Amino acid sequence: MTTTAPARPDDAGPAPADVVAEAARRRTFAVISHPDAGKSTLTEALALHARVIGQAGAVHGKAGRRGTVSDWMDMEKARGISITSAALQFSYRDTVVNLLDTPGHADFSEDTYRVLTAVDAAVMLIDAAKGLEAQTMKLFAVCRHRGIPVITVVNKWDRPGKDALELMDEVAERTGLTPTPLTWPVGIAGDFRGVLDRRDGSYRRYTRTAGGATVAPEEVLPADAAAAREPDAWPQALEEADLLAATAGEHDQDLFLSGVTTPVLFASAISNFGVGALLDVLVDLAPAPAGRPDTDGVPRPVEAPFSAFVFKVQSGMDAAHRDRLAYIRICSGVFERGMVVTHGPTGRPFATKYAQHVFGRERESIDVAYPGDVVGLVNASALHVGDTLYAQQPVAFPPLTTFAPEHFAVVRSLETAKHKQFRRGIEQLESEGVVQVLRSDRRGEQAPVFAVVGPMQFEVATHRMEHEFHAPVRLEPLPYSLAMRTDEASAPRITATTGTEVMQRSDGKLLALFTNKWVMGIVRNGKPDLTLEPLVAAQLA
Ligand SMILES: Nc1nc2c(ncn2[C@@H]2O[C@H](COP(=O)(O)OP(=O)(O)OP(=O)(O)O)[C@@H](O)[C@H]2O)c(=O)[nH]1
Ligand SMILES: [Mg+2]
Repeated sequence: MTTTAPARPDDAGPAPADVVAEAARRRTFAVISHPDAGKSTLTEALALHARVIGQAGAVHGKAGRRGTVSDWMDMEKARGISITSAALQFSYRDTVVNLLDTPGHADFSEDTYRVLTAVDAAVMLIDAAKGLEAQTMKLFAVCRHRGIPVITVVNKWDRPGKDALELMDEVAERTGLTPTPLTWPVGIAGDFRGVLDRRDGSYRRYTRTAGGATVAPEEVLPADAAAAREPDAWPQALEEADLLAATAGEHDQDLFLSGVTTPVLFASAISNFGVGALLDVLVDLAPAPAGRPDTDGVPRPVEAPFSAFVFKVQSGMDAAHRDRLAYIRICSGVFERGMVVTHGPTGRPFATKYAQHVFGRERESIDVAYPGDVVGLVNASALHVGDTLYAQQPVAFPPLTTFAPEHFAVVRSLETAKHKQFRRGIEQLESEGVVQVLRSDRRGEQAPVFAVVGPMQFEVATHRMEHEFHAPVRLEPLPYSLAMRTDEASAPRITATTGTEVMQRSDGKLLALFTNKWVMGIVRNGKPDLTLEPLVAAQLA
C-alpha cells in the first residue's frame, strides 16, 4: 500500500526545504579594493570563466579600452573607472553566484558601503606592485566592522611587483588578519607561470591566451613533474611556502568566517590566471546566505516568508529606456515575479511585475529567486535605498547608514524654463543616493544644496543633470567642510555664529554645517545642551 503526502495548497509556494537548499547553493559577494586594482577586470574574468559571456569585452588597458561589461555608464567608459556598483549573476558548478563589482574611488565609497550591506563575503584585491593602499585599509576595516569574511586576491602578478612574502607580512601587520595562502605563485611578479596549490601540493600551470580574451588553459601537474618543468621557479615557490609558517597560517574555516584569517590567492585578472581557483574557493569556502538580523537584532531565517531590502537605486542605465531600477537583496523566502509584497516603510502593497537580472547593459527577466539573490526591480519608483520588502510575516531590516558629507555646493539651473526637469533630476539623484540634497527656507526650492562625501560625486550629478534630465546646472561651492546632526531647538543657537548654516536633508534630519571643526568648537563651547551629533560612518569614507 502506498501513502501520498497531503497536497500542499496551491498558494503555499515552494516547500521551505527547497528554500533552504537553494539558499545553501548561493554565494553572494562583492569585489572591493583601492581604485585600479582590477575589480572590473576580475569581474569580467570570473564571468568569462563561468561562461556567462563568450569573450571578455575589454581590450584591457585604460586608454581606449572598450570598457568591461560591468562598467556601463558613459562617464565610466570615458574614464575607465567604475562610478557605481554593478551586479551580475552566473552559475558555476552547482552554485549560483551573485557578484557585485564596486567602485574603488573614495568619492564613491558610500555606494561600495551599501553594497557591503548586501553581501555575505568580499573578495579584496591587492595590486601586487602597490600592496595595501589607503582604500584597501578602509575597506578591510569596514569588513571587520560588519563581520564580512574576506578572501584576498593578489592581482596583477603578471607585472613586476613586490615580493610575495613581503606582501603577506604587510597583510598580517597592517590589517590584523592572518593571511592563509591557498595558492602560492610560481615565478616572481612579472613572470607568472602558475601557482603551487598548497592544499594538495600540485602545480597549476597557466598558459597565456591572446589578450586574455578567452579562458586561460590550465594544466595540473604533480610536484615531481612541476620540478622538471620549472627547475628554478618551482623549488623557489616550495621554499617560500615553507617560510610562510612564520607569518601566515593554514586555512581554518571557522577562523575565516569569524574574520580572524583571510585566505589568499594569486592571480592576474587580465590574463585570466588564477580565476578558476578563485571561483572554486568561493564555492567551497565562502558562506551561504544566513538569516538576516532585523532592527531588533533577531535573524529572520532564510526559510521564513519572502523578505528583501533595497540596497541600491539606479536610473539612466540605458539611454534608450530611461528607467529606474531598484536592486534588492533577497534575505528570506522565495521570490516569484508578479507576487505582491508589502513595502515596509509605507505598508503599501508593491507588485513585482518587472524583475530582472542585470548584467552591465544586458537584462533578462527572472521568474524565481532565492535568498542571496540580487534582483533588479524595474520602474520601482516607490522604492528607496534601505527599504524593506516582505510577504506575510512583517519584518524591518536596519536602515542603511548615510555618510557624513564633506563638500557642499548650491545647484542652480542654467535654463530657468527647465524647472520641471531640474526638479525631477534633483529628486532622482537624491533618491538614488548619488548626492544628498539639503534645503532651507532661506535658500528656497530654486537653490538646493548638494552634499557629498567626495567631489567626483558633483561631477557625476552635474553630468547626469545635463545629459539625462536635460537640465544643465551650475554648482556654486559653499565653504563648509563638516556636517553634524542637530534639531529645531539648537538651530538658531548654532547659526548665531558666523561660518555656520542649518539645512534640512530629505530624510527630515537637520544638518548643521560648519566651515571647519574650530568653528564647531566655538559654537559648542559652554553649551553642553546643544544637540550636535556626528553622522555615522564618517570615518569610513
Ligand atoms: N597587468 C595587469 N593589468 C591589470 C590586471 N587587472 C587589471 N589590470 C588593468 O588595471 C587597470 C584597472 O582595471 P579595472 O578593472 O578597471 O580596475 P578597478 O579596480 O575596477 O578600478 P575602479 O573600479 O576604478 O576602482 C586596467 O587598465 C586594467 O586593464 C592584471 O591582472 N594585470
Ligand atoms: Mg571597476
